[in-house]
Amino acid sequence: MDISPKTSTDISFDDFKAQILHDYEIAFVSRVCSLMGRQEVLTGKAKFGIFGDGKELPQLAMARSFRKGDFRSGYYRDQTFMMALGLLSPKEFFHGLYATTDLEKEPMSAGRQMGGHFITHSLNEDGTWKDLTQQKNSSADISCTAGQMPRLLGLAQASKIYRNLPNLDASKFSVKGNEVAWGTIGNASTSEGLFLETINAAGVLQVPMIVSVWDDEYGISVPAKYHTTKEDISKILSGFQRDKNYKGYEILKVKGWDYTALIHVYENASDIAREQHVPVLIHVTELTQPQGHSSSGSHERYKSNERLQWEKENDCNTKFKEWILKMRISTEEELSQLERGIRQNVRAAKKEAWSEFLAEHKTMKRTLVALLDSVANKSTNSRFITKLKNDLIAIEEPLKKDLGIISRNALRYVLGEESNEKNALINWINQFLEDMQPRFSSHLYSEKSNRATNIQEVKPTFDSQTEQVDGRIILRDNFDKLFEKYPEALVFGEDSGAIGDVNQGLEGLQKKYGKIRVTDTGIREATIIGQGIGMALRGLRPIAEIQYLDYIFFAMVPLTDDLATLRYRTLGKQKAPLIVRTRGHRLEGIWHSGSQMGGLIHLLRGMYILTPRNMTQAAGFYNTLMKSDEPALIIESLNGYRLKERKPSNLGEFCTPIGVVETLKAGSDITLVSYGSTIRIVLLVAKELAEVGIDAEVIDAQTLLPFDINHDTLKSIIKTNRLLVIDEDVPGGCSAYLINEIIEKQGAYNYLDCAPQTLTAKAHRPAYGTDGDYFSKPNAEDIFEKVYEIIHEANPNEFPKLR
Ligand SMILES: Cc1ncc(C[n+]2csc(CCOP(=O)(O)OP(=O)(O)O)c2C)c(N)n1
Ligand SMILES: [Mg+2]
Repeated sequence: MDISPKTSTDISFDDFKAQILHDYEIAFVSRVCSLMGRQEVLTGKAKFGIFGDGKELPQLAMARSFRKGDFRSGYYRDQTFMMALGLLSPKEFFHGLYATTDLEKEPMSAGRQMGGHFITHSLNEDGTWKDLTQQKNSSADISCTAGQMPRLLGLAQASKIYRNLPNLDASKFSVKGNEVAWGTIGNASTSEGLFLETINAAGVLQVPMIVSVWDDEYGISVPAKYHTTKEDISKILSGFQRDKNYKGYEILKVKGWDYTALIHVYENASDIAREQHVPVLIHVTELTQPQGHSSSGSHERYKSNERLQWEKENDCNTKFKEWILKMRISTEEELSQLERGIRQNVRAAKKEAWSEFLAEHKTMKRTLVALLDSVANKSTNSRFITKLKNDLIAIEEPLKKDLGIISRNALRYVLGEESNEKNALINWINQFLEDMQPRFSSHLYSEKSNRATNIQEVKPTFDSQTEQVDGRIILRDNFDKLFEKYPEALVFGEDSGAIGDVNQGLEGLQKKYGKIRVTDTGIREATIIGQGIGMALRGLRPIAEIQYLDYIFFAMVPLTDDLATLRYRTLGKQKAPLIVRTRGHRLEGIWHSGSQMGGLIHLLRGMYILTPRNMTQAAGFYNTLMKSDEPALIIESLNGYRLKERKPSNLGEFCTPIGVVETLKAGSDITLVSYGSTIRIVLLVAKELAEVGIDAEVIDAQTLLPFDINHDTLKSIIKTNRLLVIDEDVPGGCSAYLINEIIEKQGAYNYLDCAPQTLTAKAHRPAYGTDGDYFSKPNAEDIFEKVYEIIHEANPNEFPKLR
């Protein structure tokens, strides 16, 4: 049902009645799903349930004002909204609860996310964009409360960009920037910094964002007085209210059980945001939790009898029904009949989902029982295998895990035996694991042909009279080419606009490309990343700048929880090709010398992490990433902007390959692996080592995620038989990861003549000043002595002890 707000008052009584009853039907369907869903958890069919009961009515109102092209960025209470848009059926709801690993049946995440996490599909099978203006969109939820907020800002900002850059090809993403981004959040989660940061940023940016706060006065067991000053979020945010002198918010407050008021407020909010690009906050009060917070507890433990009684009386569905009867829109009998039918339908949907969930397992079980039977017949351990078979027969509703356990354990009883039956079982297990594992592990990165690691290298070319320029000039002129080539590219961050970033890698570009594409932001790292994620979800190619690597941790929730998991948690049905630009490694002191690569590579699986040694390599990475559509973090070398480099003639074109190491110096005695700023020191030391007769091979890792997909490091170790990894992360940080990659994944263990070693920074943050750097990070003497020591141990006669 697509009701335009401005016409909704002009309809006939019959249409009016039909709409109301349709809303009541959805509210009731949703409620019955919640009630039956909880039972499914209590009986053990589902592991956890968190439902939308008590929040139905405002979601119906929101759904009415939600148009094609709009985006939702919400949280786990929004099942009614999704049902009202026709994007979630009761059967799909139950498939979500059971974690069915089939996207056709469980379109929200094929069982990867708990129920209550909602998405729509933005991408076609071949990975290309669907026409998002022709569908109602939901960005993929995450469980972290308020984690949906930074992304919401970017989703809203995309409308503003499309409205103000009319020459962009927006055909699949926007119609003149008329789309609203709708956020939802629980009252308690408004205490999170991410909420408050987003609220401020959207007020500054004046974007079409409508945030609904579902206020049930609790956050699990904790009442409002612990969460919110004055226990009233709209009251304390009232300073954001716009007036005739200042831009700001429209702040609206409405009771969550008052159907007509809700419809009116949502229509009003939609018009304001859509037409004027003014953000709106809707504080929806007096909501309830009929079943408590989730399936993990009962609210009778922490709510008073008075409160429980109040919740009963003010249940929004009950009040809606009372209103329908009072207005004589329907009768008790008519509604009872409707409710009866709904209960039956939902029960049937639940049963069907459960039997579909089990069908595949049951088929596999039958095959496995037969296989075990035949293995038992041939085995001397027949008794044990038969027991396993009977255990399996006894599991009437088997999970994949049950099949995995029993089949794999059976093999232990036929150790040393040879039979065709045993081979058949082994084949079955191999096939089972091969088929099942991708259901849980696929789509961490793109599986399409333009995956970042598939983008072909294009080498930089140099004219005969190549200029030597500061590294930042190469970056700047390369960005210039990129902005020319990709009209959908934009860059933003602290000081990125007017001065062209703190190292002037964007110098002059705002003048050339305008304030929309090259722009300053407030100091708010989390929402800078959120802007990037949201805009990337709507077809733009944002480059979000984090001024220094050390401050990226303020943005860790949107990066690790949202961006890095996006493809994975949507099974490749959404993408956000955001490039995060920052600068790190050596400079000065605790907060401008960061190289916390170990932390980042572990937290950001799902992104690419690139550590170019100079600005030419960095520029090449930007060029590569723009040809692909995956998210990445590029860490430019803080101390490299003023170092001279040869300026390539094919700026904007050359591509540094991702996942490929580069051997910077060939050698035969030891393989030295490093990256970023440190590689320059390693190269210098390699020359000094040559003077004492040690021939080191130097490999620049340059892309940490992924590292060395061609296993070139192994080839080097086959030659040198020795390995030292040098970096400026803490001991056991990124160096340990690299050792793991080289020794275990590449199998270099077999070719080593001595233990693989690491040389890292000290465990503490780098102290300030030149001496602070010398005694905190690996210096040339440290590296020389470490390599010398390794060679000395192998050949003490030729290389006597140094000290
Ligand atoms: C960042 C984060 N902290 C804690 C949790 C655990 N948690 C899940 S829901 C919840 C309460 C949220 O309350 P509220 O925002 O009012 O939403 P409601 O469930 O009441 O609708 C908490 C603490 C979480 N999911 N994320
Ligand atoms: Mg709450």
